[in-house]
Amino acid sequence: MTLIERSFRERIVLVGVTMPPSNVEETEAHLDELALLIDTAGADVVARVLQRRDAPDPATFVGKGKAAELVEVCLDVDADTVVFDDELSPAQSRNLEKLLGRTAIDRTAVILDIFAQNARTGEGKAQVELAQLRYRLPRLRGRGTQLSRQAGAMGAGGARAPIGSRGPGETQLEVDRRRLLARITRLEAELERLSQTRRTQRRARTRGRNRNLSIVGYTNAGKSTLLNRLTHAGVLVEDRLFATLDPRARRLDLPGGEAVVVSDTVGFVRKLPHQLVEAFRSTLEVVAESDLLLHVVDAAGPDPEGQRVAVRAVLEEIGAGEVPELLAFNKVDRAGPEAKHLVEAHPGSVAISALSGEGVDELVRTVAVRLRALEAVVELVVPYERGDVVAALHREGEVLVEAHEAESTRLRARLDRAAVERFRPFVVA
Ligand SMILES: Nc1nc2c(ncn2[C@@H]2O[C@H](COP(=O)(O)OP(=O)(O)OP(=O)(O)O)[C@@H](O)[C@H]2O)c(=O)[nH]1
Ligand SMILES: [Mg+2]
Repeated sequence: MTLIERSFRERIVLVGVTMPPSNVEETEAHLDELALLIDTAGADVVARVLQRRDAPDPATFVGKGKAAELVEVCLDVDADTVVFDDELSPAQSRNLEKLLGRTAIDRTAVILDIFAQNARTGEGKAQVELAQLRYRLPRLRGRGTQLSRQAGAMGAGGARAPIGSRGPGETQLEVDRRRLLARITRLEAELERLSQTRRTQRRARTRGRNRNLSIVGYTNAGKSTLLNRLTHAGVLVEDRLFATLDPRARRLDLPGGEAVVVSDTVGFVRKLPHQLVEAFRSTLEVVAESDLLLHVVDAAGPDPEGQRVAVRAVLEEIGAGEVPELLAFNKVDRAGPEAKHLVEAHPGSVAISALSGEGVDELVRTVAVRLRALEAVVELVVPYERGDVVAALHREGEVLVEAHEAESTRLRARLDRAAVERFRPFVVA
């Protein structure tokens, strides 16, 4: 089930709309990334159309004039498909397809497509299919026969309904909906069973005193390369987006003698479709239950800080916002002086090259220290105007109690020794 045709390389037109408080540079940067996603999906970007608006047009997302211009551009470059950087409502996408005479999809659809292409294990495939079906369900309306054919291609449960199987008074659309919902229910049940198994396995693995470390980060940041470097896991590494969809866990022996279980995860991206986050919830549970996150940032990439922030947003969404984090700025072999600035801007972070191994010994030592010292509990008083300090405490430690007093926040937090030093001015006990 794919949205982008792969029997030939589709010609794609990108559309980006700048809305306040964003600016054109940011829209361009997002379109650069969308172009990478399109390339990963196996198609070619042949043109870009930009517009500045206060809000999307309810009918066509872009304005009327822009939509007419888009028709012209599509004819000029002989485009097959138009891809919007923002999520289109089902109605917008329908209106646009009518107007353009071409498929109109959004970033979400492209990401779902790549995931579908990259899923390897049964669980990964089921998760992606579930996300796709949930994306597709509200978009069923009004496409009649075409969609009933797509539903037919959907897999086991979706064999085409034989003539006469339609319930009394049911339209084709209702039949499609019912079939799709049945498939969704089946997938949900299957995934729940797999997630139970995973939980049991994880519990068995973490009995004893093993700590859990999850490697998280933007797609293509070098997470799998780092897992391989740390544990010789032999995990697939590729210079393409979303190479890892079926995360692995490996044991790592720390210098102090204790062992830690290190898990790789699927890469995050800006505007990661919520259908995917939902479908991958059980895989991502590992992240929220970790003792420490190893957040890998591509220091040589186009926008390390923007990517770091986007990853933090996804971490919040999956309930891992409170897990202590160690930032590792990766690819320093390529990053130049920028890497040093990043490390300075984020006290406690380290610079590494997962590829050459530079800085990795220090990273492992830092991991050991952070884990060992997770036990130190301190009390802090932070004046209200230092919200940044409270945020940093949540990020770098585990806040156990937080009370609001007249002029300050009183917190009890579990911090490592280095962090205690950094927050020293606020520590009272
Ligand atoms: N120069 C350089 N390249 C690196 C480094 N670490 C990883 N890479 C390259 O970056 C690309 C992506 O690496 P992966 O390890 O697959 O990245 P990932 O974060 O697991 O990516 P996804 O699973 O797709 O989200 C590969 O081409 C790696 O060889 C590094 O330290 N330096
Ligand atoms: Mg990977």
